[in-house]
Amino acid sequence: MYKLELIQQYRAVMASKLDPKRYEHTLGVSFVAASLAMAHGYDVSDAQMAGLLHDCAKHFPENVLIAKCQKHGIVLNEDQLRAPSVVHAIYGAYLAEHKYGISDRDVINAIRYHTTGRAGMSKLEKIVYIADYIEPTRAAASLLPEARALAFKDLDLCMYRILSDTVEYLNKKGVFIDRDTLWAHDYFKELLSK
Ligand code: DGI
Ligand code: FE
Ligand code: FE
Repeated sequence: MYKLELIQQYRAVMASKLDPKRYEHTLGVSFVAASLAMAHGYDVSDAQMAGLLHDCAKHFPENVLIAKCQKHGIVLNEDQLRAPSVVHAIYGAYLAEHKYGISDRDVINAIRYHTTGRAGMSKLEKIVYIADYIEPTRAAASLLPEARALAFKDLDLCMYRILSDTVEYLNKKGVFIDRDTLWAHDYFKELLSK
């Protein structure tokens, strides 16, 4: 449970750090996460806060993020070094805990896994991952209309659809895919086959 005053305070902090487009995306994720929490029975303010802070480290260049992780003793595995676009989620979770004073593990983990997902994701982790993909300013993916409808009906099926699409997209791009992304994909595939 987070007070409106703290949410408003961190909104102002994000507005000062992120560029206008990223801030608009951040607000979108925060409100869509709140809506998904309403639809699926989760604390609305926790979802709002996780969405608000999910990209709080996105303004740092990748080399700076890697250096900051080293400085704070955050060990990055070889996948994360080969796919550095996932590092803003790792350092963002650190900032949420140590700079913004978030103590709720589920909120911290929702930020930590918002880019890759992971096997055995919690409800809040799924909510933030999906909100990041479907918020109003997102436009490119052909899966979007389907994902937006599915998000309010079935979180697991929605996760699987987004992850399948993402793995295919990353494969086509020829970039390295993090093990958490692959494990998340396989986890939801297995879950839905039951
Ligand atoms: O931070 P956002 O732009 O809102 O979105 P995001 O955090 O979901 O993703 C950031 C980028 O990371 C996006 O371009 C997709 C990419 N990404 C996600 N999983 C992987 C990945 N890139 C690589 N190379 N490997 C992954 O497993
Ligand atoms: Fe992100
Ligand atoms: Fe994002």
